[in-house]
Amino acid sequence: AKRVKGKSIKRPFESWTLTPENRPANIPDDHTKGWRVFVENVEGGPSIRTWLDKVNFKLWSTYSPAIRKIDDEPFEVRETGWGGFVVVIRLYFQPWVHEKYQERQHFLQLEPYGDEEQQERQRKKGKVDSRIVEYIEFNEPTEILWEKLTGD
Ligand code: SLL
Repeated sequence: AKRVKGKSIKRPFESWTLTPENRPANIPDDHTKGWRVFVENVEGGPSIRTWLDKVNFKLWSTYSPAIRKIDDEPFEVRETGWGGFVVVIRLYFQPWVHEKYQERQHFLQLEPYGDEEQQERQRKKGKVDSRIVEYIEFNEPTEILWEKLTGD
């Protein structure tokens, strides 16, 4: 049977310290950080849209709405907040993939962490960037998916 090797995605997050210069208007006073969480293709290969249909990001429950449904590129959420919490990322595949959704999780650590020295370095930098590469494997893919992935 036909098999396609794992396709990979990035499941990353970035955050930055809000300053008087970059602070959006009308956000709660206790929000100290800006952040962005996103899913994108790794370098090369066919478009992520070949197999990825939409992405739901489930945020900390007090965000409104707590579930952000993104149905086209860029698959990302930009927000502000504080503290740290898990974002649950649900990946829905294109209909021709014939696969149930898959979930991945990412912990957004918005405040400095580690020992004092590490925290000091993080404060100075004012920016956190965390990118994790995940693999999605399509075992015995449908013919149509195979064609889209390989261009054959
Ligand atoms: C912590 N357990 O203490 C976590 C809670 C909650 C973060 C973090 C704002 C959400 C909103 C926000 O960032 N909450 O605006 O609804 O670290």
